[in-house]
Amino acid sequence: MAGINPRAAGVLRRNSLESWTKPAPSLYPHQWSWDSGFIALGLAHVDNRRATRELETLLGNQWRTGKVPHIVFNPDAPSKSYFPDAGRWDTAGLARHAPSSRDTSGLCQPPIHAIAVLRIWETARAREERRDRALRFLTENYPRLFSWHRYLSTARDPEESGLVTIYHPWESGTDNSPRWDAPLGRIEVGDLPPYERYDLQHVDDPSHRPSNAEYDRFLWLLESLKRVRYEEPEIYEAHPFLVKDVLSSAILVAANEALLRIAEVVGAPAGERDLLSAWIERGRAALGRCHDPETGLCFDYDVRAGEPVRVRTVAGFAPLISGELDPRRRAELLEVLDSPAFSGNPELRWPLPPSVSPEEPGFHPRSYWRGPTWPVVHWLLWWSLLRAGEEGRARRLRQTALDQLSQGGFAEYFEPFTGEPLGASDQSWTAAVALDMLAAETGELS
Ligand code: 2M8
Repeated sequence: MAGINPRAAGVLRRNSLESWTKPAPSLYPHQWSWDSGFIALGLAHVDNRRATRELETLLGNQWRTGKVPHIVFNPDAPSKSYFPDAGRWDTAGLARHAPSSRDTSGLCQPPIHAIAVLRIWETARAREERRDRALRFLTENYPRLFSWHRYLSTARDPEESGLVTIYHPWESGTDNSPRWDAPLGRIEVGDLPPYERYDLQHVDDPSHRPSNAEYDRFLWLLESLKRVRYEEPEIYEAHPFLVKDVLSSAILVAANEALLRIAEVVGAPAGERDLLSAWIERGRAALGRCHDPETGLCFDYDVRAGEPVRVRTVAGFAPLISGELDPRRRAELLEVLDSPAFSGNPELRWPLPPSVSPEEPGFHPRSYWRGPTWPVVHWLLWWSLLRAGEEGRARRLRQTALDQLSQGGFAEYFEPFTGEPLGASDQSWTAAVALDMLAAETGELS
């Protein structure tokens, strides 16, 4: 394990620009929303000020609806480095709620941010000079976070179901997961303006990235959002992809808990605290209803098709992430996690859960979000196990996840059977979660 901390900090330093950090040196040249959340969480341990600036830059480009965009475009990125670019999204030209500060995409990603803000507070409050600055940061950013969570709990859940609706696989963060195969498969791609992909020039093997047919569907969904100028009620009426995403919903519950603690620190109005508590309760109850007795997992719900999406992926452990799980359900989920369907598969290089169960027909060990292991997922599970009081398991998971990084470096994702690092090397959020897990080892987090 020696040396992993400075190596991780080095990745974040090299990927950093003025006030924010690129997810990877060349594949991802802009600011991504949930990457920045994880990055801030890691930076909190090495440079608290940079951690606050990372999130301030992101939240400074929030939409007037409260949406935190999934990409904030870097005006200095080399041309033809990432597609779809700001011009293709055209949110500045089409969307009346888009910010005027920077160009952004028209989607969002899982709301990990309040959890990172709380981490910044936890690591700063022990030191007086940092404490004052962190308190100012919390006070200034609490309203932005509250409006972000309100957006997800209202515009993204008009049914008041407790589950977040996503409009695009990119909103789930698990872009190419077989969770989206059926809902995407129902979409008929019409006349698509021509486009050129640039992502493939940054990876050794294009088969690891989404296929062109999948990209056509991704782009078709984008055109559908543009047709209604990114207006939420109209999206809900006409858009062909509406899915209740259990992973985003569970992260929102956990983030609402973090935000409730922040609300207490900054003395937020009682009405807002009551709303946060109500959203937490509603989210947990809804995730409970997504339980599939046959597999023990929790499944997404395809709103357009009116049916659950029955695919075994790590998203199925969502109730563990949302917390306060009934002990029987928790034991059932942990049993699935340890079983050959996930971490207990005897062929695995490391006993870490593949993004998709190797027993699923849609599993692919080298393809993007279709089977490889992802360090950010390990962080989410580790952190959830700790919150659930499962210290022994949490410790083992953390150790294995760190061993993998210590040997394989800070790759974007890993082949689960051989342990081969895949995707971008020097991925920022991989380094960031390593820093947070290492801090737990030094007792900084206890
Ligand atoms: C991946 O997503 C982008 C699109 O948003 C892409 O594939 O081009 C996903 O892994 C996503 O979760 C992540 O935030 C992003 C940047 O790391 O890359």
